[in-house]
Amino acid sequence: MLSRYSSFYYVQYDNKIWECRLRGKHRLKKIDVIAGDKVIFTKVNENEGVIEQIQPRVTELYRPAIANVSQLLIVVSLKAPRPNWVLLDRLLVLGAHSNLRSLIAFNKLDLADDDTVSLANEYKKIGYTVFFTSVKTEDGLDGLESHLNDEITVLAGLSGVGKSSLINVLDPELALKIGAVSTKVEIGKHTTRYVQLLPLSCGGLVADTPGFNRLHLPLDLKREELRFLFPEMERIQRACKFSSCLHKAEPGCKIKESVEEGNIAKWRYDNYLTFLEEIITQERSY
Ligand SMILES: Nc1nc2c(ncn2[C@@H]2O[C@H](COP(=O)(O)OP(=O)(O)OP(=O)(O)O)[C@@H](O)[C@H]2O)c(=O)[nH]1
Ligand SMILES: [Zn+2]
Repeated sequence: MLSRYSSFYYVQYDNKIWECRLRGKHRLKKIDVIAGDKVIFTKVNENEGVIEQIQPRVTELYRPAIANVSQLLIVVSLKAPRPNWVLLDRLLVLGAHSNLRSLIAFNKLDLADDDTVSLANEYKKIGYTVFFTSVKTEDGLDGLESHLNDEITVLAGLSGVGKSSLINVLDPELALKIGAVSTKVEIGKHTTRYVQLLPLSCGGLVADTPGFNRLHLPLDLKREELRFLFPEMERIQRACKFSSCLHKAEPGCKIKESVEEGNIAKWRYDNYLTFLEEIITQERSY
């Protein structure tokens, strides 16, 4: 199910988008079909159907509400706008906490300077899946596309970094396909905005939602968990003197040592400390 509008559900099947309603019993039970749900429907004619059943969800995100999401694609622009490393690290933490794989697309490579590219490369060294892309020169697009196949991907990133441009260049026909649904959808005058999954020609689905740009860390993220969400810390923190080490000012802290030796990027560590303080403040006020 790609998108919902009022009591219509748009389902992709057999290279087509079907306009479906819910079977009466689901409506009575108030079963919520959300974007990303796998459904079983009965054809009514060549364009319409009735949803009979919802398959169990493998994963479920709440805000935005999307089922079966497997990964987060964070788009960062290397220039205009410059990268916001704090936001990037925040989104990486958010993704990891939600059990999503994170991909990073450093976009606008055609405009980038070497210093910014080398900072961005740090994320590759840490072990994240990183792409350097340009919509202008089409650099890096094949690699990115091959990671979107058969996955449901949530897009995140500041306004103007090139999210729409990337999607459009990966699938130039998408605007047309989406246009077809949107025209139908605009017939109703409802204002509720549901998440929409965009079907790429490579077979992947992408969520065009601003919902994953939350600036606050999740309330259920505990201070002890944060250090496991920074892979470069997680790998070596067993060497800290205390197993409960939060890498702040404890004696015998391997992480602090690694930062001083230049083996862990200083800004990553600083962001870790900033987030840690935020979490501690949140814990106190709830
Ligand atoms: N030079 C260059 N410009 C790009 C590239 N990608 C996108 N742009 C430009 O950057 C601007 C913003 O791109 P969008 O795709 O609208 O950005 P967005 O992330 O979708 O922005 P919102 O819709 O506001 O969230 C546009 O003028 C694009 O043409 C790129 O790789 N290189
Ligand atoms: Zn430590």
